[in-house]
Amino acid sequence: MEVKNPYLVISAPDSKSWPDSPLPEIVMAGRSNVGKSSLINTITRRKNLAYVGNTPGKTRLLNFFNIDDVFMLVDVPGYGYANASKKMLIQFGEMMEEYFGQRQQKKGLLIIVDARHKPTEDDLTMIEYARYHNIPLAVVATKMDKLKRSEVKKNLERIRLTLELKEDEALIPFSSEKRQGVDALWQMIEKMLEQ
Ligand SMILES: Nc1nc2c(ncn2[C@@H]2O[C@H](COP(=O)(O)OP(=O)(O)OP(=O)(O)O)[C@@H](O)[C@H]2O)c(=O)[nH]1
Ligand SMILES: [Mg+2]
Repeated sequence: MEVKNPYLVISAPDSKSWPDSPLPEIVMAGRSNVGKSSLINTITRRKNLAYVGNTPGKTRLLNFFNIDDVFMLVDVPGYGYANASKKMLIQFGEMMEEYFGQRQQKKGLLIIVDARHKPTEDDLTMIEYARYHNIPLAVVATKMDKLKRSEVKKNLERIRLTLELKEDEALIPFSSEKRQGVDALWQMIEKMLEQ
């Protein structure tokens, strides 16, 4: 898919500022620094649509990106970074509960993981939110370019096992660096939007 006019609608600090728009939404979540913002820039072919930074987890906002008035990509701030306070963790949990519980526009959840690492409890928790609310989900393993060839199969299998992915839950190998997996990811997004 060629994206023509993507833009950030709002970085919303709370549910009152979520956009008043009927567009379907695809939510993207993953640990801090995993490469979510890079992925957004990669699939939209923009350099600076989403902020790629080195201050992990600084923002506690849901970023709503309008993609050609077709759908919204919702970037969830990175979770699970080292010095998150307990209060922030609770706020994060409440924000996600509120989003998944109330937001009718939600159509799918993309969990972004780092292909090099074993997914964490936080990733599993995210997946459980989605399963509980019956939201279609897919996992994207990014930074594939950092794997040795001998690690590819092994690491993807470890991600599947750790996250207890079912047969019909896709795992998409991806790299922003190499633009790997872009088409597969668009196909997944289109499938989620059709439902
Ligand atoms: N080699 C490689 N590096 C990547 C890839 N994707 C992202 N990075 C790098 O990983 C770092 C973090 O990327 P971001 O896109 O800012 O990560 P994020 O998940 O948005 O981080 P938060 O917003 O803090 O949660 C940056 O230095 C990126 O350049 C990839 O596919 N391959
Ligand atoms: Mg980011």
